[in-house]
Formats: sequence, C-alpha cells, structure tokens
Amino acid sequence: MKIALISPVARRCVGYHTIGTQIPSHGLRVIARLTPPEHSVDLIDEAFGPARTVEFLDSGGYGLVGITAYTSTATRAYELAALCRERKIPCVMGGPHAWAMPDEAGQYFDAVAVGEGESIWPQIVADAAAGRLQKRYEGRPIELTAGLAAAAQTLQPINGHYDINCLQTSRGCPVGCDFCSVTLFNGGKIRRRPIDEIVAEWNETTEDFTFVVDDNFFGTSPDHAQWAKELLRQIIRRGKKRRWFSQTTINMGKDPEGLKLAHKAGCEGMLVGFESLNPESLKTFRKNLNRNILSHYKEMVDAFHKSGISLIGCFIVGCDEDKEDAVARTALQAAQLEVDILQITTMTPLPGTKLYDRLKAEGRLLATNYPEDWERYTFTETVFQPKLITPRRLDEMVYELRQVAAQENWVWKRTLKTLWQTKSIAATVFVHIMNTTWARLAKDQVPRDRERFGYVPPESPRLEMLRRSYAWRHGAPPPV
Ligand code: B12
Ligand code: SF4
Repeated sequence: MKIALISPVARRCVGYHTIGTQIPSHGLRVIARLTPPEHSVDLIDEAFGPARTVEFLDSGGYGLVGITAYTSTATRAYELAALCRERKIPCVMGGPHAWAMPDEAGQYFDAVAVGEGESIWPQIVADAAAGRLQKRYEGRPIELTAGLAAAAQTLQPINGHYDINCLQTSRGCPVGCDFCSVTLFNGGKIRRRPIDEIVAEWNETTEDFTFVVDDNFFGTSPDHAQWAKELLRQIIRRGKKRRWFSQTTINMGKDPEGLKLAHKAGCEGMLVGFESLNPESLKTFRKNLNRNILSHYKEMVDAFHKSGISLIGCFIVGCDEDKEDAVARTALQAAQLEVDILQITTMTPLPGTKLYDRLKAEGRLLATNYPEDWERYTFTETVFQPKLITPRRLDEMVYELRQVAAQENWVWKRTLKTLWQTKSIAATVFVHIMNTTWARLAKDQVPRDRERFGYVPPESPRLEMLRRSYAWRHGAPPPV
C-alpha cells in the first residue's frame, strides 16, 4: 500500500510553519520509520507550498493518508480530509490538535490517532490495508527504547527538501506551565531514549545543522542534568560533527560543566522560555521554576554567553497583569537581559491546556468559530479578551514593535554583541541568520498589518521606547 503523510500549511502565519519553512515535520518522520516495510511512504509538507497537494492525491495511488496538525493547521487539515474523502482515500489525523480535540477531528477524518503514535501506527496501517480502519486509536506514552522515537532521517518530502535535521532525545516536562500542552500530552516525567540509540540516529542525520526538538533538554533536576551531560560526552566522543540548537529551562545556566559540554558538542543556541519578568504573571502561568530564580536571570544569561552559547529568549504578552506598555516593556527588559534572539508571542489558549479551560470558564475566548478560527491560534493574534487592554490594542502594540524591527538597522548591532559576548563565530552566525530572517519577515508583514489596522503608528514616547530597546540596544523582532 502507498501511504501519504501530510503536514498542512499554516496560512495565517507569516513565520513558522508556513511556506518557506524548512524544519522537518518530525512527528511524521517518526511514524514513517515505524511503517512496516511492505508499505511505502510519501511525505508531503505544505510548508513548501500547498499548490500541488491535490495533484499528488490524484496521482499518488494512495491507500491511506495520514495528516498531522497543530491547532493553527487544523483548519487546513480538515480541508485535506474533505479532499481525501472526495477521492475515497481513507484518512487519519494525529498530532497535537487531534490529541486535544479528538471528537472534533472525528467529524472530518475517517480515523483519529490520539496520543503518541508509536504504539498505534503499525495497527492503523494494518487496519487500513485490510479495509477496516477504526474510528479512534489511543496511543500510550511509551518507553522510548528499542528504536522508538527515532525518525526516518533520510526521508525527504516529495515537494521539497529539508535543509536541517530534527532529532528528539527525550519527551515530557515536569514544569507544567498553564499555557503549554507538553506536560499534559507527553507527561510530567522526562522520558529519555537510550544514549546509544540517540548517537546512532545522530550519525544518520544528513544535514549539517540539527534542531534537537526536546522540550526541556537539560531538565530541572540533578538527575536530568547528569543524564544530559553524559549524552553530551558521548556526542563529543562518538557523534558526527553537527551544529545544533535545542530548548531548555533557564536553570541550565547554573551548570557551567553542562554549558561547556553543550558548546563542545556543537550547541550554538538554546531556546529558553522566560515568559515574563513579572512574578505575578509567572505565578498565573504556574511557571514557579522561573519565579524562584527571577532575580538570577541575568547571571544565567551571562553564563550561557560565557560558554559560547547564544540564547533565544521567549516572552509572552497579554497576561492578566499586562497593560498598554506591555510589549515595549518586555522588549526593553529582554534587551537588558541581552538575549540574542527575541521571540515575543501573544498569550494563546491552546485547546487541552489549563489556560484554555480557565479563559473558557471566564467567558473570555473570542475566536470560537471553530474549526475556521483555529487558524487564528498562531500566537501572533489575540484570540481572547485580555484583562487590562483591548485585543485590538494588544495586536497593534505587536504591530508597532514590528514596525521598529522592520525599519531599524539593528541586526548587525546584535550580531557584533553576540560575537563579543560568546566569542563564538558559530553562535554568532546562527544569531545573524535567525535575526536577518526575523527582520525580513517583519518587513514583509508590515504592509499587511497596516492594511489590517488601518494606520501608521504615530511617533510617540512608547514607539521611542521600542526603538531604544531594539535598534539602539540590540533587540530582535517580535513574532511575524
Ligand atoms: C519542534 C516544534 C516546533 C517546530 C516545528 C517544526 C515542524 N516542522 O514540525 C517550530 C519551531 C517551527 C514550532 C513552531 C510552533 N509551535 Co511547536 N513544537 C515543537 C515541539 C517542541 C516538538 C515537536 C516534535 O517534533 N515533537 C516530537 C514528535 C515525535 O511528536 P509529535 O509531532 O507530537 O508526533 C507524535 C504524535 O503526536 C503522533 N502523531 C503526530 N502526527 C501524527 C499523524 C498521524 C497520522 C498519526 C497516526 C500520529 C501522529 O505520533 C508522533 C510520535 O509519537 C512541540 C512540543 C512537543 N513535545 O511535541 C511543540 C508544539 C508542537 N508546538 C506548539 C506550538 C503552539 C507552536 C507555535 C504556535 C508556537 C509559537 N510560539 O509560535 C509555532 C507554530 C506556528 C504556527 N504556524 O502556528 C504546540 C502545539 C500545540 C497545538 N495544539 O497546536 C506544542 C505541542 C508545544 C506547546 N507549547 O504546547 N514548533
Ligand atoms: S517549561 Fe516549557 S515545555 Fe515545560 S511546560 Fe513550561 S512551556 Fe511547556
């Protein structure tokens, strides 16, 4: 049987997951690897453009179509399901949105795969081949051993080519932030893969740069740290030379040995969720780990830099405590912390999270015309009623920040600062490429914003503050 695995495009999002993104659809590569050898798999990633998907469905001779979806791509996933049904191709949906909304997904798809795919994918394929696909498959959180969680590293989409690798060493996160689905979906215990298996997969990767897609690479406890450091030692000893970045909590900054090993193993950057510098917001987010070390943020950022690792700092705006100055203040604070790449996203209630349940109970969800409105859950648009500002004002504030990011010549300033702070050419090149991309995306987005908001922000003290925080102090742009 021929199987098509499809990652749908996020149409309303200029940044991630949209046309031009070259990050592998890792979940689909993982289930591709588990496909019994008598079946073949075509990967179609609409991040390379959705124009040819219908042509592929018409000419591929597929006996099964498997579709993954984030919440922001669920709307498109349901359209794809309709295309499959018109062509009488059995279709199954998996991934985070199906996980959160299985009943909704079941209205559009022949079958829904809830949870981790490893324990159910071979059964789904066998059932489809025998013409007896069931409505619902429930995957269990599995022990990540015996090759499970490894991806088909050499599988490329039939409509494009990924320029980087993705690889996962662990699943789960103990922190349990209220806006995040990871603890709910993948569990509060960090499950690790055997180090030998990770190194073997590391050596199967084909591209020079790897995104290690763990949610919390270094973890939160001394045990987690010991394990991560052993993995790094083995990568240094036995792994192919790769440049890479991953995601972790800020506490990694307290472990100079861990930072040194990560740098030696090729790490150029870590994405860290600072979320907010307001202890009240961190309390609401249930991110107590950050709340407890808030006063040490700066020394930890400095420790990353000292080890030659750059930081992608993530912050959320729109929290219940945020007022008119939230975006400018956050940009300024991030600049003072000296993060190398800044990601400011708008608080977004993802289905399945505690945040979603709370805002729903408080009657504060605004974008509820589902499934169309799922497409608006991109983290760049306000889909709920903030407490102390209007949704429109919050969106405008992000737009104003984009204006500054698009206009000012800040990229090189930040690049030079990163070089000075990390003394690492590799980390500096990484930061430069990321920030150049952000600046370009901000520029592309400004005319669309202008059309949407119908105004050019006036010169105001707030805009001046943004400008200072960005251009003059080396910041980076907001979500685009
Ligand atoms: C890597 C990653 C990214 C990469 C994506 C690269 C890519 N091409 O996929 C990047 C950085 C681009 C990204 C962007 C965003 N991300 Co992200 N990301 C992740 C992360 C950390 C890892 C994803 C991954 O590879 N996991 C490992 C694989 C193996 O897991 P998986 O994809 O879930 O697949 C398994 C199962 O779901 C299932 N499965 C999946 N698909 C299918 C299909 C079928 C047919 C079957 C049977 C089974 C199945 O089987 C797989 C194996 O067990 C996850 C967190 C996580 N732990 O998953 C967040 C996560 C997926 N991201 C999330 C979000 C919210 C975003 C952003 C919106 C965030 C932002 N700040 O902008 C953007 C998306 C922008 C947009 N357009 O909307 C959420 C999604 C929740 C949701 N309901 O949508 C997650 C879960 C994290 C969170 N905060 O809760 N992300
Ligand atoms: S620390 Fe990161 S991965 Fe863990 S629950 Fe919070 S946001 Fe999610």
